[in-house]
Amino acid sequence: MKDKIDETKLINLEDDEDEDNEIPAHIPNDEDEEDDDEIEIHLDVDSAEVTAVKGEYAAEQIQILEGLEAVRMRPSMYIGSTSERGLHHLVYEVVDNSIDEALAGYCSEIGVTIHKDNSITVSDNGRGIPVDMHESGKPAIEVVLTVLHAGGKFGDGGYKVSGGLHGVGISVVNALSKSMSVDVRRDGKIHHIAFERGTIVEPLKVIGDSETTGTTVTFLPDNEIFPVTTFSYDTLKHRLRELAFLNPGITIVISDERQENKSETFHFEGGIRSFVEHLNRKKEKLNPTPIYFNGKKDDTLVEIAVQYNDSYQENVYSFVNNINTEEGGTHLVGFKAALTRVANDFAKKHNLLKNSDSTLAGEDVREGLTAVISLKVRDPQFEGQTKTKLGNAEVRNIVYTIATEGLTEFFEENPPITKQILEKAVMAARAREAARKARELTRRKNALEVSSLPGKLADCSVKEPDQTEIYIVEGDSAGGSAKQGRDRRFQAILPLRGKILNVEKARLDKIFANAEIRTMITAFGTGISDEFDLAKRRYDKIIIMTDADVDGAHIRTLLLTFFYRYMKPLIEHGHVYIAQPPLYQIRKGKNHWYTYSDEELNKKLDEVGRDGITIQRYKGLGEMNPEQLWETTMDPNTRTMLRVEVENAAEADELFTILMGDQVAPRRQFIEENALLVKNLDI
Ligand code: 0RA
Repeated sequence: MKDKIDETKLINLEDDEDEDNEIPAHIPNDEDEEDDDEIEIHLDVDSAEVTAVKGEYAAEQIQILEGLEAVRMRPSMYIGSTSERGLHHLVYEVVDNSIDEALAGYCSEIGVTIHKDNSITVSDNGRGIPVDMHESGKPAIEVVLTVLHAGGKFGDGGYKVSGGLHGVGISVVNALSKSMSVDVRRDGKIHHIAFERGTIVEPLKVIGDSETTGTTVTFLPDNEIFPVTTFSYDTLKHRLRELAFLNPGITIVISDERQENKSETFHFEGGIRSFVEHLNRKKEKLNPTPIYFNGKKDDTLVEIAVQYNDSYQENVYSFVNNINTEEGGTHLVGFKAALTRVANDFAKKHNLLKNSDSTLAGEDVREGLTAVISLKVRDPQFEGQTKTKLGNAEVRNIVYTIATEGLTEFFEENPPITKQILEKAVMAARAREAARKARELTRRKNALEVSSLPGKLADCSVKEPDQTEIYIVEGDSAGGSAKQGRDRRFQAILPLRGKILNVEKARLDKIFANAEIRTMITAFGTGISDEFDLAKRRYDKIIIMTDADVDGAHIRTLLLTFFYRYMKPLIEHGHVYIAQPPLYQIRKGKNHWYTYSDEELNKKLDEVGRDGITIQRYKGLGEMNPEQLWETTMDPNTRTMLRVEVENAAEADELFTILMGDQVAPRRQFIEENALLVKNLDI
């Protein structure tokens, strides 16, 4: 299919991480491999060490060049991908070195500046990268910047961030930068060194005096490597703020010279307490001050902050050595087990449970929970698909013990708040039980019916889920046009009547009772929540098609809220799309064109001239006949769609809380701040 997938961000919509399709900037030709007969280069990918196996001179020069050349040939192996995510990773890689310097106790301030040309400067007031002679006969700084993994060899152990997730070191950033220059303030002098694409162009020299110490790294990502070299302020800001929460006491300043006076400073003495307060800042809290405790066993440091809000969502974020362990792991298992255990003990002791709800399940106790768990682990084992799952077995019990103690102490000392928290959990348990009964009822009914698919669904004839798509269409009349206009072989249409339930304000039992939602669950075939199974999906693309007006935007948000809260993997795996119907039709003589924005309209008018034209502004899908709808919005060869992707769970949660939650003030503020974005909507 030839969809133009518009990667415009919706909810921090992020571009696809298509690692398999990564094309290295330089595909080596056979002729490029000089001396192939004489020296056999053995490249051990994991340690990224290059050893000359055969031949006389395993010149170090060759080792170094091969090292960085390997990075340029396969950048994804070192930084995950060369997408925007990989681009931003370059900044994190440099900042991590400064954070390590801070964790070692030598650095208190880090500055990150995006320059006009999208080069980046990271500056810190640490000790400065060592500039003395290394045993190789080169200055240590040159080795740090040109040898893979060299950085760690100079440092002094500790809980290094760099060396963590990708942790490949600053030399990788050097290899992938068109230019990089480093100034080190150390021993009363300013030392300067510069590179282009990893090759030294200005050897180390003293360029002045300095009374302070620190390192300033400036680099320009190589546009031969990265298809997009524009940095997102918000993306960088998010991670830098997170680092400031996780490392209390450090001051991190982010500045953007592309926008006038754009600069923010992050400094949180409260650490992860402040983090949890920040995550909950737009929600109604049950415990006004976060529960906080910490502990240490052997070389493992554990810190936990917990605050309940009145929503039905669970937001637990865990970090190990500052790395977001998105896939969880042993630390999370330990924390959850402790919370479930302590809550049940307290509930039993204070007779909060009736016979019918004999125990609280983990998910009941986590309803409305916001928590941040931050660990420092000496030798972390990262597993899982994205290497963000902590595997160290011993950590489970360490966290379990520390969390049990911390939570028990808080519960015993704060009975009124604890009772409030647990009453909410009891309600969640009852709703879960009611939902289970409702679900069983639907299942039994489905088994008895001849066809269990909803009557409103106009299904497609192809049955292979990889080739099919379903349009969720607002209203019966647009649904009618879509049914007539579609290619019925692979396109299914599901018209929705009116507005679906706001799942942000409802528990599972009510959600199961809602007809529109039940219809979608049956049509998609995947189930929801814990039972969600992507493999059972009946369609590859789920396409939301609503009018370009306020009601349409509202229905779209309700649908996205439902998908995000109950069918998240659909979004995570890129199966959810938003159709882009045109806003205007321009006619001139026998010709006609469609445009999808005011900007595009004006461009087209400039192109075809403004004489003798008629412009139709579409108010809704219903104004298009089936052929027009097909041509403009549904034909894979011509349509444009937005793929919905969530870059950041915390921000998506916040967005849905703002848009769909109880508090009016944040919603008004959001709409005011984003008024520009909705100017195309027909208000
Ligand atoms: C190696 C050893 C030492 C410091 C650093 C590297 C270092 C690297 C970076 C990168 C950005 N900022 C940095 N700050 C320090 C220790 C030096 C010593 O022992 O004095």
